[in-house]
Amino acid sequence: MFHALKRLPSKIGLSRIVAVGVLALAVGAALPSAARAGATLDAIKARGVIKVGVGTAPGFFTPDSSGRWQGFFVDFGRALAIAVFNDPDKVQFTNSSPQQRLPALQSGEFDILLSGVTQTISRATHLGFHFGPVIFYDGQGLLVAKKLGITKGSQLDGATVCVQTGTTGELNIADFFRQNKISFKPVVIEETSQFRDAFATGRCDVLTQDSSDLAIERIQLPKPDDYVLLPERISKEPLAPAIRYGDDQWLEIVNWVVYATIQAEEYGITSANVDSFLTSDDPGIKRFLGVDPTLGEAAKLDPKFAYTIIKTLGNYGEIFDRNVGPNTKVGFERGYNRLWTQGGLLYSPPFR
Ligand SMILES: N[C@@H](CCC(=O)N[C@@H](CS)C(=O)NCC(=O)O)C(=O)O
Repeated sequence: MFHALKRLPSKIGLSRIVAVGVLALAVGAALPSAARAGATLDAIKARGVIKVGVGTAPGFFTPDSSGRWQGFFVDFGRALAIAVFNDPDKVQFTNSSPQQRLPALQSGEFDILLSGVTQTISRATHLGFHFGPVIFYDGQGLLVAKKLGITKGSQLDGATVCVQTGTTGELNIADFFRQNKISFKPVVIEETSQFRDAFATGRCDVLTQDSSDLAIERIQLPKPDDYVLLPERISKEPLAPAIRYGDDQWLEIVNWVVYATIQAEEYGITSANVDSFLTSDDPGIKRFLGVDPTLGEAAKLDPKFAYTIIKTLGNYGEIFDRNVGPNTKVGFERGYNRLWTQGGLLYSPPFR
């Protein structure tokens, strides 16, 4: 068995490997400036801080009164800083608009976007980005004034719709009206600061965006009760961390940092009880928390990275609840963002 694995490739095998290599090079050349594996982590370590592009929305990403960024997506940036530097503050958050953020990531201005970016095939293959695990399952919604008496999107024939430039919302809304064989007039807005205002001042009948974002926009309108977020979702918006194409090492760090928060919730490990798990006899928990250091060493991370993330920020459920959960101003239910064991879509591959 071992002997067979070490055998030199046969002539046919060799030419096939060469062909695959040539194909890989051709595909690589066709993709926009792929990063070398390891380049991102090297740059981060040399600089001493992770640079993260974020949006602005209370609960998701917002600076507090002292200028310190808070929020659901922000906490994943802090988790990365713990994994790389053992310090949740070695991360710098910068707001970037939906139109500018992907080019800014591509040009190296950011190491990662944690800004509600939807994972799509064209962003992955045409634009050249990798996506980490989905951290928030969302869908595009429609926000309308109650006085219109609308209950579903198909009643919106002829409506004026505000949509933000550079978002998946532009194509989704066009597809939605075409599918329903009705017409609409898009009002395309680039500046995030003008998005809600355009709707509030009557420039459009409908505001469309990721429904989580619309729920947050609604409570910031002068009279939130005058508006309703329609229950239907016109698209799938799996929001995931985005990084430059080609840096597999950085991708794996992002992947396993996110999975650590999910795995902790699967184990029932929280910021409050994590220390009691350090003496667990379960070999899986020993590996996960770094009591057995093999996994962290292999990943070139502090073997206790998962422990420190959970101790400092909590598991996925705690991060969700603290920032956007039912008891916050934003008040989201977990919905699809529950664990797979509770009817949701969150699932961590094994830490082994
Ligand atoms: N998920 C969509 C929309 C992303 C989006 O625009 N998200 C909101 C926040 S959740 C945003 O970034 N707004 C602009 C900002 O905050 O600066 C996409 O990937 O195109």
